[in-house]
Amino acid sequence: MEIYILTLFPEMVTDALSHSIVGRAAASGKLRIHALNIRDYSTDAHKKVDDYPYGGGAGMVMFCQPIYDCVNAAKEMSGGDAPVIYMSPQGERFDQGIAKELSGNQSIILLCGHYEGIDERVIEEVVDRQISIGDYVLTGGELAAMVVADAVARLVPGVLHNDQSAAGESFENDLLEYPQYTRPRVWRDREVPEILLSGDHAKVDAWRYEQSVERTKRLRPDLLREG
Ligand code: 4GY
Repeated sequence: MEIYILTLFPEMVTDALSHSIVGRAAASGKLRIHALNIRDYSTDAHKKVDDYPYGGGAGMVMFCQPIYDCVNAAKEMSGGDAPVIYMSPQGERFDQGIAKELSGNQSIILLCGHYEGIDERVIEEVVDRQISIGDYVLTGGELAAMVVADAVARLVPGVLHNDQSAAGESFENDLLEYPQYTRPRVWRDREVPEILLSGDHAKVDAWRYEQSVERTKRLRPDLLREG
């Protein structure tokens, strides 16, 4: 899979990824992450990318031309039909279902805005979908794009060491994960639940499922009522 991240701060993306498991997976070849600098596509003599907002008001707005040309460059590099996703608080809320859906694409293009945002007309012209990682405002779309890239990348076969890891985890079945324990067996008088030491895999599975259901009811009852 290929993930294109279009940004004014490509080093923010490449630096963060170089320290992550997703970055290591990128090195393994199952995944390629391309950080394109929108400024490189500005035809302005001074490589300007932003201008004052029509109608007045604080801050600057990213203008259409560099974004349009950068998106088209990414589309060409990707071979054509990659969805263009704008990271915005106005988008649909990102969740595991959307991550799974996006992981089915050969390529995706994540567009990151800055300042007061981007000219509405280039959104209308090139953006297929707007995604929000939550109801708060960031200074730019990069952190949101990295959240999406990380959640999507780990679903690509071969990116996680263990293909089971993505199947049994939180949200896969609309349940939170069961608690995990490792050595020592007793720590500060707290014992590992006896059943996990029993070696009876059927009993362990049943206990873990009960724990998942109990946790979900207590911490995220909304998950049990959905779809
Ligand atoms: N929340 N989810 C988010 C965000 C920053 C100004 C438009 C979010 O996805 N993106 O807060 N993005 C803003 C910054 C331009 C995007």
